[in-house]
Amino acid sequence: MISRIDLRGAALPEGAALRDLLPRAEFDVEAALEQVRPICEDVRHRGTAALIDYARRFDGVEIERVRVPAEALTEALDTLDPKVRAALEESIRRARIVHREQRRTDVTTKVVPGGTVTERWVPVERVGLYVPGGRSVYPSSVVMNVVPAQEAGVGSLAVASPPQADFAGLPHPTILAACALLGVDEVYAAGGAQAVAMFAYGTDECAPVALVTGPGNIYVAAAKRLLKGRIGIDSEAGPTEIAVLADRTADPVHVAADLISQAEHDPMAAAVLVTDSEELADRTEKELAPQIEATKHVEDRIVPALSGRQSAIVLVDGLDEGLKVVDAYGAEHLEIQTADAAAVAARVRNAGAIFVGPHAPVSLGDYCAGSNHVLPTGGCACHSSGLSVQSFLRGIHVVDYSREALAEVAHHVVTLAEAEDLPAHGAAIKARFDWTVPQSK
Ligand code: HSO
Ligand code: ZN
Repeated sequence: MISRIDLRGAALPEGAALRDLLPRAEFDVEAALEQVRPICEDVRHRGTAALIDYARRFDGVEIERVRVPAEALTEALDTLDPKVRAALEESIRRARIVHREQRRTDVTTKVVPGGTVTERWVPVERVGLYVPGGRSVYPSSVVMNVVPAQEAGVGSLAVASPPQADFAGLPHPTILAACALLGVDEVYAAGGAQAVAMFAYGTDECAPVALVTGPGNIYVAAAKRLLKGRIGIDSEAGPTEIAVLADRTADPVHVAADLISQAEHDPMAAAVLVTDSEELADRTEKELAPQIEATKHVEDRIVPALSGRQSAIVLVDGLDEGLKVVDAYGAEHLEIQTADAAAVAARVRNAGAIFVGPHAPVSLGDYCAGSNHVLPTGGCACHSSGLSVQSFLRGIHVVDYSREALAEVAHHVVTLAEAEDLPAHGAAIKARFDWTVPQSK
């Protein structure tokens, strides 16, 4: 069911060589670029009419307008299962607790007497949040996108999610209900690359946005890559990943359950167990079959995910080597199931989010830990973070110098301008001192 990679008995290679030994899903965004380019251009030129055509072609549904009417949002909330409503409310409450703490205060630094630089944090004015609606209908992802945007102070927030044939061309009702719970009243029935294009270029119904966030399939990722620059984006989310670093103290029942939990998302999802205990590897592998038998999404997602080349059990000589492996992999989610898990977790350098010890499974983080579940995939954890309040802020440097403070450093500026053969830069300084550059005392 799941392959093994045995890295025991020899020194581990470094960097890219180690990464090449580890499994990873193929997610070739580049290949989808040419497919989404004409779609984005079409939306740019024909706006709503193009979106209506793509709803027919890709979603199999006739719609007359893309904007979801307010009554549909109210109705979705009114008919939401009260248990789901209570769980979503708790998820929102906890996410707000964590994300509120991420707000930044402006910092003014006195560089010299009379010379200050302030870093002023300003929210992005208008944001578009994409919420998938195909195989995955995740109201939890609405929470994870909207809460940080709201806590950052984003003033204008629009959500797009694909129109559903089963729901009269509206996005899925639980998505609408989650929007209503969060106080989001601007929602569009648009999916895929065309939704990203709608946000980027705007239409008669939807004003253009400055930033698009949220997960999606390969076409959404390709449209984000194509339109990046015109709009800001979060990361290009690929298939979900879980890595578990475990020793002999871990419970194989838990490890197997956690691996299966993320394999459940997608046939391309990756589940990787890294352990120095062959016994844990064997027992976890044995645990997989009965647990898979007892769940859903088996043939279409879990089996292909676990048996695919993106998933594996990796055997290492010890925890130090295990840490090297998980750092090289840079998983979206990393569980530490070892003795003294907090100390081991503190040594991890690369992961989207770390789940420490036996009582913090990834599923907790997916819904109700308070942490964000929009996280870097595909090794991007080596250079990027998950969604947070920071994702929706810009830090603007505000430079304020007095004449005296400028005079003190003027000769250095002029020198550097001349060294770069940019005399006009120097002239802009000299003009302020009647063309006689003050020398330092
Ligand atoms: N594990 C997914 C998020 C999710 N799980 C949504 C359940 N619903 C990617 O972090
Ligand atoms: Zn999940």
